[in-house]
Amino acid sequence: MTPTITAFARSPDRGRGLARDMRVRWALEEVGQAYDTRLLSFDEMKQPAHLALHPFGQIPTYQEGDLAIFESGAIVLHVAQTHAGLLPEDAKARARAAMWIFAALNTVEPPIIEREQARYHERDEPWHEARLPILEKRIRGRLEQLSGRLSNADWLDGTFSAGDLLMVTVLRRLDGSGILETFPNLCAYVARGKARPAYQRAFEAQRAVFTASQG
Ligand code: GTB
Repeated sequence: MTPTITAFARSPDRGRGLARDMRVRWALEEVGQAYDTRLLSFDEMKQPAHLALHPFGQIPTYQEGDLAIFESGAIVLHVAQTHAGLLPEDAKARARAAMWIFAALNTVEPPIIEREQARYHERDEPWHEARLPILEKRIRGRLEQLSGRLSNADWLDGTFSAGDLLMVTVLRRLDGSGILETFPNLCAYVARGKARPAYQRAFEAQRAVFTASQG
């Protein structure tokens, strides 16, 4: 059965692939699973029909037959568990891939989001300029640790996995910040992720939505 995901009808990122439907699209492309996309306006995301699917009124969601789930990490994990290609067969390697999924979402992404939120919502606060370097220092600390662990490897634990997919999308949220650029091995890691044909197909699919929305 072809799954249906939801995405922004008009993404505020203007087709840069930074919204979280991108990671779900990428996972589906990696495993060769076709999917349909239902586009939602901000208003529709807050209506009862969508809230029944996603209690927080957000994208992405994933529906497949009578299964309906939200949270991009849970969706990517589901796709990885039900198709070959995103999780290793070996039980221990699989556990480590799950560890990197959680590390991307629970450890690396939060300080990045904190900075994003500060830039969007706290810009006019008198303490904003003083707080920003504190938030950036926190991100740099995490990246330093991640960079040390990745070292000169291609992927976080041997072969490419759902953990890498999520980590690359998380690091991409730093685009334009100048922060990632001080970690050459992380830049190369993100570039390797973006060079994957499945990433490129996913990116083009989300960009086509933006292009169409421009009339
Ligand atoms: N933890 C959830 C998940 O991983 O699925 C978070 C989902 C989430 O934050 N969804 C956002 C959303 O629906 C879109 S991705 N927001 C609308 C709302 O909450 O009302 C976040 C996002 C939005 C925009 C950009 N951008 O413009 O660059 C980047 C990321």
